[in-house]
Order: sequence, then structure tokens, then C-alpha cells
Amino acid sequence: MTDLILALDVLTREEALEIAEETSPYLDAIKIGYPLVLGTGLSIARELSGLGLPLIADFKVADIPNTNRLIAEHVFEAGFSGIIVQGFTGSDSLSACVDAADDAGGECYVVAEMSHPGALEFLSGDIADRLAHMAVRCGADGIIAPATRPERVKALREIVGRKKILSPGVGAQGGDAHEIAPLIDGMIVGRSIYTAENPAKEAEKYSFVRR
Ligand code: OMP
Repeated sequence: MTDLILALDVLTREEALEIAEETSPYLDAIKIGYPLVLGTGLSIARELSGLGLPLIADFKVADIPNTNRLIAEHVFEAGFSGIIVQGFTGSDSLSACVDAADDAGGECYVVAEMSHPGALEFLSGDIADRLAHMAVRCGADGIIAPATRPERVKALREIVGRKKILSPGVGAQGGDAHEIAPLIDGMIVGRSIYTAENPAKEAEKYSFVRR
């Protein structure tokens, strides 16, 4: 069974609340990040958490340990239950986020390999494998791995074992939901749901992954 996670990258409060509410019966979590939070303010997290779904903060945190900790603490205080961080800043920076997540009873996910073509220029292959190993070592809850490259997800699974793999890249970025779903724990889908004429109907189409 794979979770369906909506990437709610819309820009206004009204749109966010409307789409989140109508799609919520088909979702296991909602992920928001800079587009929505910069558009509406961090208070949108409390409003969305009223739907009763876990809320993941995609800020791809990438700073020194102290700053990472301050950001992560803020995120969990705001009502999020998970945070996505970059790992290339090193294990001390990552551990600061893992510790903040643990203190708040939340979850921390590390980007191992990104889904877009440019990811292959710097942070794929061996580097991504090392980031996944570090995620395990530092006690993160899981990694982000590309739905656009199922063979890489399989390789990263070998490294992270039973830790969670959340995968974006289905739909708008070309990833195949049927192919990736059996390999992962959570499928992150954005545009193909929230730009659809009927987002609830579109979310329902993806809900086969949850069975
Ligand atoms: P769509 O391409 O519209 O389905 O959205 C994908 C979502 O996943 C967006 O919110 C991206 O920021 C995010 N994402 C990626 O697309 N690729 C990655 O490698 C990592 C993420 C992420 O960390 O969520």
C-alpha cells in the first residue's frame, strides 16, 4: 500500500483550501512548500491541518546546523508533522533537523536524488547513494527519490531498507504511477491533480495506489 500525497503548489489561500478539502478523501497527506507559504504565510499550515491529514513542509532545508534547527522547530510549531531537508550540507546539518523532528514527534525526510533532468548534473548516482546512506545513519525517517527513474528508486531501496521512500515526478514530470507505486511508500503528485478541471476526480484516479 502506497500513500497518496498531494503537492499543493497553488498560490492562494482560497485555492489551497478548496482543493485540499475536495481531494482530502483520496489523500494520505498534503505537502506544501515555498509557493504556497510565500503566497499566504505560514498560518496556512494550521488551516490545512484542520482537515486531519498529515502536513509535510517541503522547504528543502539546507543550512548550518543551528539555522536548520531553528527552521525545523518553527515548522513543527506551525502544525506540520513532517519536513523535507537537503542532505548535501552534511550529517551535522541533517542531524539538527532529525533531532528537531524527534523532539516534536514529527518526521524528517532527506532528498537523496531529485526527479528533474538537471538532477543528473550534480546529485545522482554515487552521490545520491551516499546521501541515502547518511539518511539511514542519521536516523531520518525516509528519503525523497525520483518517480522519473524507477531503477534508481530500486537501487536506493537497497540502501534504505524499510525506511520510507517518498517519490515525486508522476504525471507532469513523466513518471508512471503504476510502475513506481509498488516500489515506494508515498507517491507525491502535484500538477496533474491541482490543475485538473476536477481535482477530486483526478485524485480518485490515483487512489488505486492506496489499495
Ligand atoms: P508535480 O511535478 O507538479 O507533480 O509536483 C511535484 C512536487 O514534488 C513539487 O512540489 C516539487 O517541488 C516536489 N519535488 C519534485 O518534484 N522533485 C524532487 O526531486 C523533490 C521534490 C520534493 O522534495 O517534494
